[in-house]
Amino acid sequence: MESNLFEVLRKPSDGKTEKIFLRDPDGEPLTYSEVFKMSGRYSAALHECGVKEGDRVLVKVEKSIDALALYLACLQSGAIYVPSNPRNTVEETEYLSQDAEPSLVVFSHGCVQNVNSRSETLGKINGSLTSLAESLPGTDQVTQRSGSDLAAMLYTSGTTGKPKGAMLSHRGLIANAIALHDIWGFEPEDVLLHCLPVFHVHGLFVALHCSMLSASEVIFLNKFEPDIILDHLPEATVMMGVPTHYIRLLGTSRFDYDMCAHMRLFTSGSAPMSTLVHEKFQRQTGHRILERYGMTEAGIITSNPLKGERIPGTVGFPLPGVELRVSKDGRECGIGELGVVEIQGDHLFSGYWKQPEKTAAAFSQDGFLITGDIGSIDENGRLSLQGRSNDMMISGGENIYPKEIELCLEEFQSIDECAVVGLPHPDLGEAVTAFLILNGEFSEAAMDQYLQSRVANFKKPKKYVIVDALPRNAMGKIQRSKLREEYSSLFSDAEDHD
Ligand code: MLC
Ligand code: AMP
Repeated sequence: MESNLFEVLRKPSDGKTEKIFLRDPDGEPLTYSEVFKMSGRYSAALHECGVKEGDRVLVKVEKSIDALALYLACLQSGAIYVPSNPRNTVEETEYLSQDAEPSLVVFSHGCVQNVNSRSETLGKINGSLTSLAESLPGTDQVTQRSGSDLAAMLYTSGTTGKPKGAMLSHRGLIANAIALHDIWGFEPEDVLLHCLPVFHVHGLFVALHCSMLSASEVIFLNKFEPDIILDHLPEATVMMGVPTHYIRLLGTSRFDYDMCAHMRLFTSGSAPMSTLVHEKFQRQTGHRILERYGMTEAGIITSNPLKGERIPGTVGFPLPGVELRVSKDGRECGIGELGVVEIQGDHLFSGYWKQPEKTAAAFSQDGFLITGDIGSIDENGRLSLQGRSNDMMISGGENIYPKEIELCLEEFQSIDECAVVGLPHPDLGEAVTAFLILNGEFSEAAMDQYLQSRVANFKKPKKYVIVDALPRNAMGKIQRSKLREEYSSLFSDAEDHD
């Protein structure tokens, strides 16, 4: 098996090079060979910028075909691709660049932030890296990598608040890509509707690798916009989304049986999909969504079957090569018993960047990754998830940790104490909600202004609730679960989606 993921993705199959790869509604369709030529030119540009194999390239750009070519170029030249959410604030970007120590940071043209490393910009108009790439002849050469060399590093938040870089090897990404491509039956005739961000495992690896391995087409949409999705759905055969995407599509009258009749597959993941949404989906479209479960540190872990029963509320069976168990108090749980999901396999990450203690803490003594998800396995080996052992919130498929927001809020002048929890929300799954004990005047406008430069917009609380006291246990620890229970219907009557 090739060791550089790039070789696996480029591997020629019948007619692959001249097949259409990316269709961006605002531009000309690009064939596989055209995209690999772009990658070759970006690879040469990275070389000109002094990027060497093993160097990190931090990329904070809007979704675009050039961003995708830059990802491929990093693989091709043996650099480690480190994508960042383009919505990150200056402070958040500074942290990532200090931590990852990249030899190059790439921003969207016009969105440059101050960093210690060399920086360039991406963009067809005036992007410095793009102009450099376009001026170079490009290269076909692929830097040799061993399976354990790193291909990418994706930052995930943690209970302590600061994001950690999950190191992902070529071997791990190849193993997951091949397993998924096979179990989801990808064929050259498939057309994937791509509306996910490309700084996460879901949009970057899961979606794109499946298409590239099967030499199939991708309709590459800049963002999720229901009307635009529906305009392009008739040309697609597969769509991958988070539950919020499907909830929003189900809220439109166009998303119906006829519109979906030709579709081969809808997959959902990154956050739990409720049985109600599963059922509504089936009634309205005639399709049963295939729900799967994954995480940044492991790629996709389990999936409902392509052929066979897809059961709402379950996330299916372990992928080929994944060993999965549920444990409690140091022992493996029996059938149906709740415990923490633990996994092992080639697809796992190689640890957290520069954080040996946190890496060690993430694994059991016998080398299983402790996911933090609570679940149970039924008599057929099917996994169901029940929640998490920590306080992480998932809002619209984005993970947010209460601690990070609480630390920020506590520095705001009139706040004495606070607690942040995720409450059920009809559109986002969970909505960030802040409970505040005040010692003075509070205005949401002032708070919005204050948070502007501190945390990315999507992490901002959707509601503030002023309270006299926060529930605490005998040790004085805030009981977030009590707040979640007491205020569980805070958003259920919301008529709009904010
Ligand atoms: C945007 N906003 C959010 C939000 N996304 N608020 C809460 N949660 C979110 N996820 C806010 C913005 O800050 C902004 O606020 C307002 O909503 C409008 O912004 P927008 O950019 O127009 O939002 P929209 O396009 O509607 O985005 C919502 C979304 C998007 C659901 C389409 O978040 C999305 O694509 N999510 C997918 C995330 C994903 O791919 N996750 C995979 C993780 S990988 P304001 O205040 O400015 O109005 C993983 C492993 C696995 O978990 O298993 O896959
Ligand atoms: P991330 O750190 O962004 O990769 O998020 C990974 C987390 O998303 C997992 O640990 C789960 O908590 C959650 N997740 C992913 N897929 C599902 C799913 N289908 N159902 C429930 N939770 C999910």
